[in-house]
Amino acid sequence: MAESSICNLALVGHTGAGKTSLAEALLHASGAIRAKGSIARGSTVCDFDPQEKRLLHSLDATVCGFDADGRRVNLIDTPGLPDFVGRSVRVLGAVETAAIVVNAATGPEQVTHRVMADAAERGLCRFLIVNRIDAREARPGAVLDELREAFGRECLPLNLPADGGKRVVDCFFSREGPATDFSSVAAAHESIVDQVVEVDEDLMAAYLEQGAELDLDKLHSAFEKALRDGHLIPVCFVSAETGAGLAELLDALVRLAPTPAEGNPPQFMAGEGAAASPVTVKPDPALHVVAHVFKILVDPFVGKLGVLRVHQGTIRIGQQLYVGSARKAFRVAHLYRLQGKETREIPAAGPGEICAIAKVDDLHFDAVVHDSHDEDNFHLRPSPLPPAMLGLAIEPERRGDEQRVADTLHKLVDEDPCLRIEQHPGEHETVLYGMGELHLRVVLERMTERFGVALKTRPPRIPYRETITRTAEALYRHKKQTGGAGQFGEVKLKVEPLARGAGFEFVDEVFGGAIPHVFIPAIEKGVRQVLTEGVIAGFPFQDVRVTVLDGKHHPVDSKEIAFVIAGRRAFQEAVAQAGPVILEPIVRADITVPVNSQGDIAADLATRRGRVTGSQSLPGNRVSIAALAPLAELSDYHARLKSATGGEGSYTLDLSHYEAVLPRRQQELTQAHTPRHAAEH
Ligand SMILES: Nc1nc2c(ncn2[C@@H]2O[C@H](COP(=O)(O)OP(=O)(O)OP(=O)(O)O)[C@@H](O)[C@H]2O)c(=O)[nH]1
Ligand SMILES: [Mg+2]
Repeated sequence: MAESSICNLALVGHTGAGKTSLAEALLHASGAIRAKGSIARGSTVCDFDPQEKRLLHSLDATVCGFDADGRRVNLIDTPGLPDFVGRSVRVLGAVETAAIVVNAATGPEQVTHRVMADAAERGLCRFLIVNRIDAREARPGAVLDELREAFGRECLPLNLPADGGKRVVDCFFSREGPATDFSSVAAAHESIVDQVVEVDEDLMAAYLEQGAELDLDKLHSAFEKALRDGHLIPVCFVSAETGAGLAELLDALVRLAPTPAEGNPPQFMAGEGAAASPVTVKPDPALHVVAHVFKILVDPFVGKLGVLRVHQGTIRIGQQLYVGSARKAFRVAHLYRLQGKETREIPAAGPGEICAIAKVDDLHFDAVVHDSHDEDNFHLRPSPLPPAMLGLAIEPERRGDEQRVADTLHKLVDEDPCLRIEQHPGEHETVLYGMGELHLRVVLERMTERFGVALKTRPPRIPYRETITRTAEALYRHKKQTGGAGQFGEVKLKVEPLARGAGFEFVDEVFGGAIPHVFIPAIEKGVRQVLTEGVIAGFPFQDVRVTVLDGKHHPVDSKEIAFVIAGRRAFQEAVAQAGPVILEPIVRADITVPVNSQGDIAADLATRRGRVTGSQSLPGNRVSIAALAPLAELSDYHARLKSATGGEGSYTLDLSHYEAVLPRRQQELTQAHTPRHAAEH
């Protein structure tokens, strides 16, 4: 189908607003599906995943579509749970239009605000869809006021509920109409036409002359401009449940939602980092192919499926394409159009199309696929994704599963840009970070159900460290005589504290061959063993200089192992006299919250040995607070911030420096430690 007839819509908005139900209702109303499925029965096109059916929520973006009145409408249903907002935000680069679905009972909610802002930032055309107008608690008139209050007077109704939400009356295509539940059709019509003509001076002049007689067809291009400029955000009322307003919504989308050429152009950049500059791609089927992967699906049976939006050119079966700057091309063996979980082979996909390519290993989220090296360094400007901050240390339940777990995690991180894995070698642990408890639970369940790997989890350890506070010396003689050859090595060394963050230094000042050179590395080896296992509480040692001062050897009994042991013991004894302390990580926290929680957040930090170091106001009545606090005091911060802000807060942490723990804590940690005795000969 020609690109001039395509319309790409992302259904976004807070959980429970009815996005999946609305996709189902639109597919049904347009004749794309014969029976209308339901969330409760788990029979919708978009929530096909067993986990989605069990939880009664969408967990990932799903593509479906229908044809109506000569137009191809591609819908991307997205999850509205706050933990999954990253999976919603990332599809915005694939569409011209964001259809923000709002619950007629609750009005705008947390995710509504987030996606409205993200869609505006991307320059998308926005439609607000107030759904569930049939519900007993629905209050569509009040919700319209709240939307205008939150998002501006550009939010104007295209239609209005009537008969208490039993039906909907158009107020854009018709100038007059029957009584509605609030406002008159004539007044609503005039408001929206007034708003549209403001973007076009000639039209404005004609309108002032002809008044209400202006031909609506003449308004089309001004309407599209108003949408593109964010000067108009049409509001539609609907019930996915009863079908009230569905025909009107379908009609409005088909007649008014922009084609790829009518929307703002996608924000492609050429080059890396700061040197990148904007480039134009056009929805022209004859130009080079430029397509962007906005979703990766990994299925243990089907393999990897990359879902892409074609922005320029035409992808054809058999064609050679490149992924990013790869030299080697891959051949398009199969090209699919998606309808939920169903795939249908298509011969080609032109600009504006959303399609899928299977079994290409190099495809990854955010990859740009193209057919000429001219576009090697093209990227789509990324949407900032919320940071994943809730960590769980994981290990396989079965020994020997380590490699499988690593491979599966790698696949899941490929699918989900809001998932992050960190290796903490000092703590011997792998930590999986996600957006919240539900996110991590869903990911862990998926690992077990889809990939058959079971994991044990626990909170991540605090990366404590050990160091010393003063200089000390020690001498250790290792001597062993058991029957045959003996062992002999004597080491005298000095330990000195170094500046925080300096790490470890090893100096050889042995004079006159008291210890032969060949044995110096053995001493260092002994010292390094202690560095990793700690001295007083089992934490890695840092910020120390070890100087070997003197020693003795024996011409027959001195061998490597003797000096490893002597080095070890001498170091341990010197540390014991050098005022050893345990260090704890102090992190910089960057906390973003609504302005009215600022005081609570600062007070809470103060009770956790933290302090605010600065703050900055942000648009939308939000504030970013910079603070320093011990990491150990923030292990439950995710949950605390959520309850203090009603889920409106977010934060990032990064290591600032290490400081000595309080003496009481040092005592607890030291007592809890059972020293590991290395085997000695
Ligand atoms: N009364 C009424 N209920 C609706 C309507 N639309 C959806 N629902 C119900 O609301 C619940 C949530 O609907 P969904 O379609 O799953 O909502 P969603 O926005 O996709 O939610 P997430 O996938 O969690 O983001 C389901 O029980 C639906 O049956 C409606 O128009 N009227
Ligand atoms: Mg849903």
